[in-house]
Amino acid sequence: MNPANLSRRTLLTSAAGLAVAPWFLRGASASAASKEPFTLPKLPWPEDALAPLMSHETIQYHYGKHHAAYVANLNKLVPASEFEGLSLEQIVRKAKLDTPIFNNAAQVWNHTFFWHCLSPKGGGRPEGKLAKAIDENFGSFAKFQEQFTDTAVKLFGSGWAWLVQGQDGRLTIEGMPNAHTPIKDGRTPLLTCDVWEHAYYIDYRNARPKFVEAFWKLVNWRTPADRLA
Ligand code: MN3
Repeated sequence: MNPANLSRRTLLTSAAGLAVAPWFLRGASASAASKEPFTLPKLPWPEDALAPLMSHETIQYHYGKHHAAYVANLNKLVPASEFEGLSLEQIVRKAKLDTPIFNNAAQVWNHTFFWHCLSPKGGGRPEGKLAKAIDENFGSFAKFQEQFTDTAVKLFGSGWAWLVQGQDGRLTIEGMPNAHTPIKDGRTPLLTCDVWEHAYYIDYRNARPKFVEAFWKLVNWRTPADRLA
């Protein structure tokens, strides 16, 4: 059997039959042959590809320990629960905010998305339709970058800075605590920056602003450009 088909089938399985895996989560769900419902998705680049801005050691911990732990926790929580058989996105939507199942499912989704927001060939500025949408919604790229940076740097405690497209098409920048994510209420995340301390402590210690500066040099503009409706 083709594992890709199994993954797709697993992700499509739902009572409502509406779940479609986002492109970057293809393969995020395990095959039916595995007892574990979810697997750690592969990184879109080698573990040392973002160094020195994000070191190999940071990725080894952030992906290999933190992201992996959320997957392992989720696999303990899902079997024989009301969430069994649901896709990751369906679990995030159905679970109550800040419960263990929500926290782990949302962190798996958010991290998978975050890796796709970074690239060793990233940085620079968006182009085309995305650049136009940013100008229209924020006034200019500089204003957008300033507002996003401010949100990421000032978010108190652990959380995520997001560029979100609402159902009305408008773009907003939002800081969200802990594992909170725009997919919870059916909105479209275009870009995210993880500002949990584990994202930057090895490379930048407590200097979150330096990490956010590095983020801009690694941003993969292709991800928001592909997702913009
Ligand atoms: Mn993280």
